[in-house]
Amino acid sequence: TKLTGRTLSIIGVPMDLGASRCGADMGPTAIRNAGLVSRLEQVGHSVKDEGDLVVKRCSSLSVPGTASSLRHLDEIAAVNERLCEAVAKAAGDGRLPLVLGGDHSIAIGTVAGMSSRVDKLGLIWFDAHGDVNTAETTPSGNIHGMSLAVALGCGHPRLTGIGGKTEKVQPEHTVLVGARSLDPGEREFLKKRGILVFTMRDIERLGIEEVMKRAMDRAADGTDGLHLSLDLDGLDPCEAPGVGTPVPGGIRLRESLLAMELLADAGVLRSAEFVEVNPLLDRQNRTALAAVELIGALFGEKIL
Ligand code: NNH
Ligand code: MN
Ligand code: MN
Ligand code: MN
Repeated sequence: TKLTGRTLSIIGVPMDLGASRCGADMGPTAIRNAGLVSRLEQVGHSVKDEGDLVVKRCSSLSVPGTASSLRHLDEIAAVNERLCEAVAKAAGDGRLPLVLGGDHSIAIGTVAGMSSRVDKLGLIWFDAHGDVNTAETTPSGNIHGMSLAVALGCGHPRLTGIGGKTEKVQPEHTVLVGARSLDPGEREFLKKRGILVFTMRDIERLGIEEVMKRAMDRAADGTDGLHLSLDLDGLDPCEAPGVGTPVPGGIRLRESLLAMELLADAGVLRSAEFVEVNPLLDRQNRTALAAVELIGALFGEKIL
């Protein structure tokens, strides 16, 4: 899969029902406004912008989140069913799906759609968080904190049942990069399944280049390519402040750009999503601009 001259399908998912704070539903608009399409065209890709999926407005974002409740389950399941179909259609027609969020619950649909087209899918989950909570462990009831668990086949059947098989990716082909805020139940989940996790400590000690090499070894070796699920809160909040759950001490923009370039060079990418951009919490559209820089690098933009 060479990354120049590809046809990309951009699919926006203006949803914030999976998060506790309002505003990630405006992410796709902010990322497009930061110049996404022209950047991709300059690199030589042809871009089919499929627009945004329709997501029901919900006035009750304040539905209380309690342990074991899943906030907005019905609507999130419905949106992800449609996203799964749109992603599967794009990939089936030979286009590379680029999904714009929206909160991270949309990874449920993206991964489901890709796994219906790719026999063995690898997964790199770039995030400050683990997103491997279930109804039993969630501290918030927010589904964006559960989407990786769902991709691995664990969670509410309404969510794991989306798209053919229950287990969309295997734990041995799944890698977390940037982790620095894991809930107790998530630590247990990750250890039990032997999922490779690169914490900020690992990135600091090994350097992002070595981390990405090892991550790609796991996610791309013995698979038919990989999906990148990039939560902008994986970056340091000083460079990406427009996210709902910022955690200090994150990956710097320049390191993230190198990570994207290494992925581009490896030629193993099958699909990507950029999530959790929240324009209401952003400053000068910085986080959306960072997303566009990252996407440019991921799709082969070269400085020289
Ligand atoms: N772990 C917390 C939860 O499950 C926070 C999740 N927030 C995220 N995940 N932004 O990436 O509620
Ligand atoms: Mn809202
Ligand atoms: Mn996330
Ligand atoms: Mn996160």
